[in-house]
Amino acid sequence: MDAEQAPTYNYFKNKELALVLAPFAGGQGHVGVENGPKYMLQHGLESQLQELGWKTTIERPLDNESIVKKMLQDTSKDAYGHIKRPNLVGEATELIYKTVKKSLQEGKFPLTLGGDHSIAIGTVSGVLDKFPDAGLLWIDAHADINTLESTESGNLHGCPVSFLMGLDKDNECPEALKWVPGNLRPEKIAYIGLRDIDAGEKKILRELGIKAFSMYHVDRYGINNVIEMALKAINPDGKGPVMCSYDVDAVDPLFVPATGTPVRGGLTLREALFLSERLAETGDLVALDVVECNPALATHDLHIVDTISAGCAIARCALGETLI
Ligand SMILES: [Mn+2]
Repeated sequence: MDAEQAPTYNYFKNKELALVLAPFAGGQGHVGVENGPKYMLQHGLESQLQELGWKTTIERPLDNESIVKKMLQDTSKDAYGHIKRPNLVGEATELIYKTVKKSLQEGKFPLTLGGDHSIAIGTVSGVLDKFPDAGLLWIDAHADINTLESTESGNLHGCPVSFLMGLDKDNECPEALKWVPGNLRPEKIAYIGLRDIDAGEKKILRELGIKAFSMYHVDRYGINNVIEMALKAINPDGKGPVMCSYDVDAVDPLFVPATGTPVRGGLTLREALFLSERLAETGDLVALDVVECNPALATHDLHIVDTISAGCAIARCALGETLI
C-alpha cells in the first residue's frame, strides 16, 4: 500500500499518545473514583507505555479553575428533576471532549483515564467529531444507556450512551449537556461483558437493535468469537476506525474488586486482556477509555493493587503489549 492509500488514522504507526487525565466523580455517588488516574500513573503506566514505543504527553482538561471550584463545592443543588449534577457533568465532559478532539487532530491517540463512565460523553463525542463513522466498542457489566426518563438512580454514569445517541433530544435536556452532538448511530455500537441491565435499558437495546454480547454470549461462543462478531458489526470491512470505552467492572470482581458497581460473573482477567490485545492487533483502534477504578472502595491494599494493575494492563495490551 502506498502512502496515499494508507489510512490517516493509523495512530499505531506514529505512536504519539495523549494521556488524558479525567479525575471525575460527578457521574455517580462514590467518593474516590477521581483518584483512578493518579493511582494508574503511580503504578508506572506512562513509562510502561513509553517502553512500548509511545511518545507520551499528559493532558489535564479538568485543571480548569471553574470546574475545580465546582467539584469542591456542595453539588446537592445541581439537579435536574432526579438527575444528579447535570451541570457539573456537562461542563466536565465538554472540557474532555475538546481535549480528545484536539489530541486526535494533532495525530495523537487519546488514552483517557477515568474517573467515572460519564466522561465517555466527552471522549466518544471527540472521536466522532474527527471520525463520524467510528465504531464504538463498549466493554462493561452495564449498558449505561439509561435516558433521563428511564434512569432510576439519576446518576449520569449510567446514561452516557443515551446522550451520545441523542435519545433525550425530544425531551428537555439540562442546559449544560446541550453541547453533546448526540450523533452516534445504533449500528455503530457493540457491547461486550453485559450482565446487569435495567428493564428500561433492555427495551432500548432491543428496539434499536444494538449489538450486545452479554456474559451468556461469552460463555456460549467464547471470547474470541465474541470480539470478532462485535468488530464485524461495527466495522464490517475491517478498515474503519474503532474506539473502545472500557469499564473495568466488565472484569469479574475477583480480579477487579475496587470499582463502584461490581457485578459477579464477569470476564476473567485473561479474557479482559485478550479483548485489548485483539483490538491492538487490528490496528483500527483510535481511542481508548479506562474508567471506574476506585481505590477508595478497596477493603484491603491488595484490592487496590489488583484493580489498578488490571486497569493499567488493559491499557497496555490495547496499545500493543503482547505476551511474546
Ligand atoms: Mn460503565
